Amino acid sequence: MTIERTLSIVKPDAVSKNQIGEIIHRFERAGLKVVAAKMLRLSKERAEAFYDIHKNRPFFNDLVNFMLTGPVLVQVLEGDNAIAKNREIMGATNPKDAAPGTIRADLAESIEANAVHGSDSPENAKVEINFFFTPAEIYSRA
Ligand code: IDP
Ligand code: MG
Repeated sequence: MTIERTLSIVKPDAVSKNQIGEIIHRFERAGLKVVAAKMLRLSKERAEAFYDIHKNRPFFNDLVNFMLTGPVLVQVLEGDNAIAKNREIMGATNPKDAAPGTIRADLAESIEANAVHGSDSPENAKVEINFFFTPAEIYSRA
């Protein structure tokens, strides 16, 4: 067992379609626990900082603007192998490539408006969790 924590974001498209519960239910069914959560609206500066690793990609400006279109739900998921497990439940970035039964295959509209974000490595999970949460806001249930 490797208990990990990962950052998950329910993106503006899924929030606006009232799919928060549907998405969290999938994480919980897979054994992941929500140990921190809040809803917020990103500022342009915060969205640019969060996606800094993509700043040279052609889709950067569109991605930042999309993340500003409405509130998001940010959460920390905890559980065995949480980083890879979350990515598996999310599915591939482009919903057209996502495996059947994944969040993105079932709920996402496009490669940009793709319902969820999930950390892709232990290093990034740590940075991304610290970006949104203080240690006192995380309620470990490991
Ligand atoms: P990931 O979310 O599956 O980890 P990344 O490659 O890290 O995918 O890209 C971050 C986000 O940028 C994606 O979730 C998606 O919203 C957006 N994105 C990625 N590739 C494209 C693209 O080719 N066109 C438009 N948006 C994209
Ligand atoms: Mg990514």
